[in-house]
Amino acid sequence: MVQDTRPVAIIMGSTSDWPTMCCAAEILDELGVGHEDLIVSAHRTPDRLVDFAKTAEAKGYSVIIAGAGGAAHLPGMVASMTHLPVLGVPVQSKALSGMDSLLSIAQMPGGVPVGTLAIGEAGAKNAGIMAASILSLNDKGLADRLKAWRQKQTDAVVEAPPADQE
Ligand code: RP5
Repeated sequence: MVQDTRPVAIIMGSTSDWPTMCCAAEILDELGVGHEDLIVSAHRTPDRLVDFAKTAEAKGYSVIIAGAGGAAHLPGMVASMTHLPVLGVPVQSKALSGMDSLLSIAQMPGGVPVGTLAIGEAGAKNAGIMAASILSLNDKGLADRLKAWRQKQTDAVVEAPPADQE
């Protein structure tokens, strides 16, 4: 489904985050939600970060998904410069398996929220679903697609494991 509008921005600290963050892009594609995918590094491209965060509303984004690993200050820094909802995805790091990313993103001081998802691909996928859920509050067509997607997921759960795998 080709989208005219791109209400979701998926940003990430490095191209090395894309194999994780593409899980957010894939589910948004499946749900028919347009998105822009951008590399914005808090420490390597700080000016790009400020420009992105300060112009996000004017550019028409409604939800921002921000993924980063290690000392993952990207989601919090973006949240500090926009009132738009920011969903943070802790990317699994090599050194600490993503615990560093998780705590960096989740432990925001009161007043500047980042909605933090699980570490890695599950978190990215859920960030995409959560973004669609937020947008569906004002989009009945999307709400219907989201409900249908959830029902399909439910219907796919079998009642017992296959007998040949005992
Ligand atoms: C973070 O450092 C990025 O979000 C990435 O998860 C991690 C490693 O980045 P690269 O060294 O692979 O560019 O900024």
